[in-house]
Amino acid sequence: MSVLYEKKERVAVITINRPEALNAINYDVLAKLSEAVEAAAADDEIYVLILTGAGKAFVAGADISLMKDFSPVEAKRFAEYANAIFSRLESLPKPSIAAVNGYALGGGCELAMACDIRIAGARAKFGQPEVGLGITPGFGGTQRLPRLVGASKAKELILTAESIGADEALKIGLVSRVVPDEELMGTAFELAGKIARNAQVAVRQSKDAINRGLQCDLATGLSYEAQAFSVCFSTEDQKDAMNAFVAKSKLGGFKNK
Ligand code: DAK
Repeated sequence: MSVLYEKKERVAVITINRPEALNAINYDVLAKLSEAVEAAAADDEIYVLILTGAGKAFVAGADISLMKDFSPVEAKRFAEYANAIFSRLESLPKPSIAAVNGYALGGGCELAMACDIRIAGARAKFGQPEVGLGITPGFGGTQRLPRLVGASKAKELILTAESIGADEALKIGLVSRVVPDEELMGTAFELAGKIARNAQVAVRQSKDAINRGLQCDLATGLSYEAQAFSVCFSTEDQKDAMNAFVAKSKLGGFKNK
């Protein structure tokens, strides 16, 4: 199986599993990734997704041996197929964490950027090497990278095709944490657990408001936030948590999804 899917309590772990090709993305990986994302989306028990790679890479890019003979039409079809899956992951109400365990190059960096949170093991490497292969980034790199790290740094990375290490990725805001490699999955689970223990309607509404707000002017973004805020007041979780606070009692946990 080119993509593995495991459930651990409230967390779905999706592992890109083509280690012999450093998890390079081909149609099979995309189809299985899509199935895994949809399985997590449809499963009420799952609150958070973790994406990682088998072996020494997260994902070393789109599969170059597949792409090398593409016609322009085939290239467009491939990019559109992947973009639809990455966008689905990005806009899924449930949050996703990329646990970047090694090379995240080209399509791999782009897959990590479609996740909500990126954490890296110390040996992780990030980059958009496409212009060195005669192409542009094709799975959202020209769009998501500047939104995450600013236009100047994104252009430096994309136009030089150079890759950076985990510490540099942390410095420019591409990842939010760097941890020793052996602590990567533990840290990802710890973060996922913290998210899963919170009120899920509020978590999902917050994610949606942030994502929408990043695409629009401040006034429109603030109106999305007000809408998200008001939705939370339709939940028992909001009533229970606030009543517990006022009563100085301890809340047993949240229930709304
Ligand atoms: N595709 C296919 N195979 C790959 C691969 C890739 N991206 N990356 C690695 N592999 C394969 C290698 O060919 C090798 O296979 P065998 O020779 O053993 O059969 C195996 O994985 C192990 O790789 P290496 O022997 O090279 O391992 P090293 O540790 O020596 O080097 C490396 C690791 C990551 C530095 C090196 O493998 C490397 O440079 N890989 C390519 C990285 C890269 O350039 N990635 C970006 C790919 S381009 C678009 C759609 C999509 C995209 C763009 C446009 N449109 C349709 C518009 C996206 C493009 C990309 O992602």
